[in-house]
Amino acid sequence: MSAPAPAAKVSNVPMIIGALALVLAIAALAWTAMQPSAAPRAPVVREFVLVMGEGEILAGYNTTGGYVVPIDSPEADEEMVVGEFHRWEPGVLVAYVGDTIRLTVRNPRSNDHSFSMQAEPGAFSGVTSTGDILGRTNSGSPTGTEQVIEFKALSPGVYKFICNTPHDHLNNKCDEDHSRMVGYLVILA
Ligand SMILES: [Cu+2]
Repeated sequence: MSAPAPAAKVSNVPMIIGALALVLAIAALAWTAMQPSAAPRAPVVREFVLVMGEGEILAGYNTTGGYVVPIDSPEADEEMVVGEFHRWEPGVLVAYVGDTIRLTVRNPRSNDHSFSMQAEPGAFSGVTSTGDILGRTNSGSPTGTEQVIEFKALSPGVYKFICNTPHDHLNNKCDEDHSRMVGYLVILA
């Protein structure tokens, strides 16, 4: 009588590894499900000071010839102010939905400026624009003036804010670069 043929050997190792991986995955899912979910974020009052800032634009100047050249030109033996620019500082504000934003808008410039949020109705509640915030010339104050407004963020998004005072040179209102006085308020969910 001949010995029975040996049964074909099939390795069980891949099956065991697969089963273990499945068990681990289920355990991980169960553990995750058992964790308490993050507590809802409590709304806060966020205070910001937003300043109408100003900077100078410089160019090179050739004193012999009496003409303006690029600032890094070998012909430049002096620097010269050829323009100015304005910008909101800081240019980006961040808050969460539900937060109340208390904004002090400060204008230390010579001319008047103002603040206005650009947003669809329902994005904020409260007061989202100032009137003209008088500068040094029209207020007579050496530091200019400021206004405080307060509003609540109701919807996530990136919102643009601008100066809302049209440029009027004769009445000391805004400046030629009015359209670039832009900043952003980011409302996170
Ligand atoms: Cu302005």
